[in-house]
Amino acid sequence: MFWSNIALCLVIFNPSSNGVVAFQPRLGYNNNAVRRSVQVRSTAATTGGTETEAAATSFNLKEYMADRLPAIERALDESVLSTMPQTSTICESMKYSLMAGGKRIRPILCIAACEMLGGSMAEAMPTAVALEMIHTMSLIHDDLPAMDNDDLRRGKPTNHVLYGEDIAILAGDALLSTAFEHVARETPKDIVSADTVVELIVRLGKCVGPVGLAGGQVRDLQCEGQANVSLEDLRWIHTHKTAALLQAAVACGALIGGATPSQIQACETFALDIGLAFQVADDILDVTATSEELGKTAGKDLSTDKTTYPKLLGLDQSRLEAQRLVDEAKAALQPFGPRAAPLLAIADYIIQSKN
Ligand code: GRG
Repeated sequence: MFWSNIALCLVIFNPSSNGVVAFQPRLGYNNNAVRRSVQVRSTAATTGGTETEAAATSFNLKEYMADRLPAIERALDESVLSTMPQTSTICESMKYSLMAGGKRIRPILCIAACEMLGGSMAEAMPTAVALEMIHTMSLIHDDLPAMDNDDLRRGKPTNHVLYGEDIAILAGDALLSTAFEHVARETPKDIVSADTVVELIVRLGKCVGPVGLAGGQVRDLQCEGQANVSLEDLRWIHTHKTAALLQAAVACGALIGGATPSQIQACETFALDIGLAFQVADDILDVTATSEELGKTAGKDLSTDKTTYPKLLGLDQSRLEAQRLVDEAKAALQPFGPRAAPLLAIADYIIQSKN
């Protein structure tokens, strides 16, 4: 079962880290601000392999997540507030899905990337919240009768089942627009420059549009029931429908942390690969897990005649493909050394827990 809830996530990880590698973040970057020093817990350079691999292998992801998830949950909870009686229904509907117990992978990726570059969780939090709002919007819309028509999400009734289609559509729209408002309003202006905030908004906007979630979803719908969907088609769909938001999460986090263009590129390569691995693993789970384990309807891909990785490659080959993508992703972060440990551990976990 893949990160079905935070509690499960916290018990699965093997608490093995004991070393602490401290590093000083670069000062100034693009933001001319003094950054706090950041500690990455790892046991880098233990036995064999590269320093990066050693750090990832022994990294305590359970502890890393436990340190950050409460702040993420709090920030999400505070991000939607009804300020007048007229907004109580829309805010309740937005909050219902936002707080319905997702794994918070996108916020964590954003924060981990920011910290890898020497930034802090506080700087990245408004973007982390926005990413989860965008993701939640896409889930609400994906579940609608006009799309995947699902009545179960994160183990709970979908938004439209509870609030009706009209409100669900509007809750998604409101989450999407609030995401952009939140980044612009809440990103600490004394630390993150206005130019960086504009760049964050550009990246977030791009990953939702025609070369992001919406475009990927359209191609997915067009390919449903088609006989000749190729591996290349499938890759395009998932690169846009799933990986683009993960790409934005990691790239935005790195950008806030003060990454150079080549560092951002390395982060994007990493994120696109784990985004695809994530989807391959998701396809595998759709045929191997139960609805209870998934928190959503299992076997949906078969019943809607979707082309999936298991359908094109078979289960064993799909598992190998997921591992190949994760290996490729991890290689992209070699230049960051032990500081990449949290991101590498997340990459591993994405497929370990699904296989
Ligand atoms: C309305 C502009 C606009 C875009 C939406 C509906 C849609 C277009 C896109 C669908 C995107 C989608 C649902 C992709 C699937 C991604 C995926 C694997 C989701 C599951 O993510 P997890 O496992 O879920 O992180 P939790 O519940 O843990 O957050």
